[in-house]
Amino acid sequence: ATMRHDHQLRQFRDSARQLVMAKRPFQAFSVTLTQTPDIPVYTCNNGMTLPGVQIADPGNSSDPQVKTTFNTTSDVERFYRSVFNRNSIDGNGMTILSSVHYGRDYNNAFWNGSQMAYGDGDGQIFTAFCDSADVVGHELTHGVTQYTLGLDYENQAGGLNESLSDAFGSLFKQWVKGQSTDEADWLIGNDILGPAARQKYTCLRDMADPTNAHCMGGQIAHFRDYRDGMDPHETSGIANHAFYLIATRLGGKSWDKAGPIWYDALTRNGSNPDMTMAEFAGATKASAARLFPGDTAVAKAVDSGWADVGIAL
Ligand code: ASN
Ligand code: ZN
Repeated sequence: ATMRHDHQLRQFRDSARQLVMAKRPFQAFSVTLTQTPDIPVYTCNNGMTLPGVQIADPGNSSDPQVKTTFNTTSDVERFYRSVFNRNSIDGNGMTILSSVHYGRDYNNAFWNGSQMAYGDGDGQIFTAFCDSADVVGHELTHGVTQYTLGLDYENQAGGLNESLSDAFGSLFKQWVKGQSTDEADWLIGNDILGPAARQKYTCLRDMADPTNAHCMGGQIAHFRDYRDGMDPHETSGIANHAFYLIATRLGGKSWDKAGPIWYDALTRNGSNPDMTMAEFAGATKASAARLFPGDTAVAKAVDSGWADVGIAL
């Protein structure tokens, strides 16, 4: 039985190697069985047709937006793989395609259900969206959410959807910078505000203080203020603040405890498009108990964090 098994394993490896070599004929000497996903970058050349034109060797491009998008997307892929053992956006090694220079003076970035698109910004309100690690992490996490909980983009599920993107976007930024919870800025979009926006604002959103007037996106931070029909970017403040409270009460690095709890709740509960905030909170409580059994400090932090935003467990 062992011999047959070895034989099959060898055959599997041989065919995997052949497959890899067929796909990457010029990389025959750097082949490994744990292949990382392809990360192609395209340019829309300021048009709105996706994906646009592919750029060869994006990591060495003379276009700073192409290069940054390739590098930061590669970092997000590495973050999900090394911290959460996730193989790309879909968990199955899917190619992560990005298009830069989307539209003219376009003041946004988005995951369209199958790829990323980044605007240049108009240079006044926003600068290039690919220049923000938390924004890149935010947008790619919309893809992860699509393949896991599959949350809608309205009402409570919409707020959760947005908040998961902010939480993992901030986690990613903290991981890249090696920051502990007390060193992190907990801001989203603080490094892509243009000069006009900077006169009044410091960020798009602040997980530490969602209702703060220095945020461009006005948010709520407590469930008593929640109403159906609100913008998901507004209601996300509730779960954003819960994540901030829980992570900072646990201290250390967010990706050691709070991150794995959130990731477990996101990925181990099947698809639940209209999940409520209380349901997600309950999922994080169950995940905390599963990942840190008997750890009363963790259980207390999770319970108190959600309670402080008006969601009792
Ligand atoms: N950048 C925005 C976001 O990901 C795009 C949108 O409104 N969906 O939230
Ligand atoms: Zn979003």
